[in-house]
Amino acid sequence: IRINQLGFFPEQHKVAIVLSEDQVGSFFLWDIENEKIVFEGIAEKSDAKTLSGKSAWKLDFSDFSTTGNYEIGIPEIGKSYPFAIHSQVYEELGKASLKAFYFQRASTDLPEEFAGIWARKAGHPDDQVAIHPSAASDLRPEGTILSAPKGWYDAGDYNKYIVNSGITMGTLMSLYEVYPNYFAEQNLSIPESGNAVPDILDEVLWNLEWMLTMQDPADGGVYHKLTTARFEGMVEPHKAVNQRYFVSKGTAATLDFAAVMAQAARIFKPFSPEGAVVYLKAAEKAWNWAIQNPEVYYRQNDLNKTFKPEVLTGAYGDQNLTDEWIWAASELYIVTQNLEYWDILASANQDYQLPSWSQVKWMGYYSLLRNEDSLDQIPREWLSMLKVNLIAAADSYHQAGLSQAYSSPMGGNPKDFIWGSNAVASNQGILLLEAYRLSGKTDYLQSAKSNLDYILGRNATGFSYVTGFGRKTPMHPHHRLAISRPDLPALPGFLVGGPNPSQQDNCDYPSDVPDESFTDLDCSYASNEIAINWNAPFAFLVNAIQAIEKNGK
Ligand code: G3I
Ligand code: 9MR
Repeated sequence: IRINQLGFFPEQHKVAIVLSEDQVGSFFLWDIENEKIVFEGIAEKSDAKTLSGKSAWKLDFSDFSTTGNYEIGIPEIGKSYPFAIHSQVYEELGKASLKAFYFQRASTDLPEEFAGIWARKAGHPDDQVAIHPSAASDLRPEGTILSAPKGWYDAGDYNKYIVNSGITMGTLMSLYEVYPNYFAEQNLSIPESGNAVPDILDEVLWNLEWMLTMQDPADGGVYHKLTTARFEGMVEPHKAVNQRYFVSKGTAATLDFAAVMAQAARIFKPFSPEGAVVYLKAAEKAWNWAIQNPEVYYRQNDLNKTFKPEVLTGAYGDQNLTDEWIWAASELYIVTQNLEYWDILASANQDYQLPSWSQVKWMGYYSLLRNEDSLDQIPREWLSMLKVNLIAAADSYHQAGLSQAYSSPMGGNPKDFIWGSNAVASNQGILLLEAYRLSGKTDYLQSAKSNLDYILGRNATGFSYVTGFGRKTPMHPHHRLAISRPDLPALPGFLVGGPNPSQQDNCDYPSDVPDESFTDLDCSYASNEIAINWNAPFAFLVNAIQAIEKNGK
């Protein structure tokens, strides 16, 4: 029985899916505390088959809305994992999805007070980072030692990559921007909790301060990444002590940095007007570098032919930067209202593209739509077209979900099952939530919730893909912080990458079918790693859904 293993709000669609070639008849809801049957229903066969060709049966108990803890029972088949019906059912998960970023912090001790049993020593002070020959300049020749502390570890590895930090930061700041009242009250129990800044933004600041150190003050260009030459072993962070390098400036990194700093200037202004000035200057300087250097693509294989030591860590090599220009121009335009940026936007193609680390066009467009009231110089028709494109995309995901075996937009399209497919599901959710905000159409909210149901267990493998949340959940993620402490349960609140039939890690997988191609083994970096750019959209999805339940749209 595939079900969201956390549960549901009292008033929402509530569906579980059973895979069976035999007839499924009636089902019931069992109230765990009161030990009695509280609801009975009839399974309905879905017209659609799963990607592996199995028959799916839909158990719909939307009409039942009493708060409590339940299991679904099906005579002769069995019972489901327990789940709750409650109006705050995602509150703790929302916090954990953001607390995960705290666990990823570089350069600081994590004391028990905040990290609990996952308390650990500081790793990676990053106060002795060397300029790699690929990044050498007159003022900073090869071997120059610089300091670039703080930031988050990117993923299961310990490196820090600007491109991937970019979309992560943009997503988290956008989450705050849409639901500020919710975050004014949320307590993540991090060292900064209790100061005047919402915890989500304190966490963002930890990475923002690192990002600032990645800009060369001489010319405004931004280094692509801060990394060891090869991935570290599966050791605790304080034992991962190989030399770290600033590697090659690049246009993608510089534009993503410009977008993040411009957005930060807007978001942090009420809390720190001085900070906002610094961020905006950094953004403008980065933009100017990109104008002078529009085609410095990061090509790791080429770089390794010329420079030593070879760099073999995450490449994040994007060879098409149209979307990075749009994102940076959007964020800079919103803060400065300078028409130089609008010029770039005016001529760009507005079609919808789901965001990912290499596709950030709609990061910019979402921001424009969120701030449309202050965009006096932009023609209303242009903004309306943007909205039309967004709603059309949301509509097609919503429609696809209606005729899909697992009853969610994610799940039916094999193309969605790429490395990090759970972030695809999450980013579809963000799109649907933005469409709901703009149109008020509850179908889109419902579809966003369906993708959360997908992530939390209503899917082909039956996993709740978030560590520590649900009954069947990843125990062995590809996460150095976890693998190096086998005495502890995996750190909680992390979304793993999810099914990926390319299986680039060559681990053992139970299946090659796209939506089943997942394995809970720590060797599986292609399906079972964690990453900041996956947790951020997941944090958006779950916190937004809880915020809407609490405060309304
Ligand atoms: O986009 C294509 C798609 O069109 C095609 O159908 C599909 C078939 O495999 O491939 C898709 O591209 C894949 C892309 O991820 C999708 O985002 C590439 O094959 C795949 O190689 C690429 O993987 C990236 C991976 O690094 C390897 O470079 C992931 O996006 C990226 O999230 C991941 O990031 C790593 C960092 O390098 C290092 N740190 C950990 C982090 C998470 O695993
Ligand atoms: O641990 C690395 C992980 O963070 C990356 O996503 C992945 C792909 O770049 O690579 C992992 O490192 C592996 C390397 O690529 C090949 N040798 C084994 C490494 C650890 O499993």
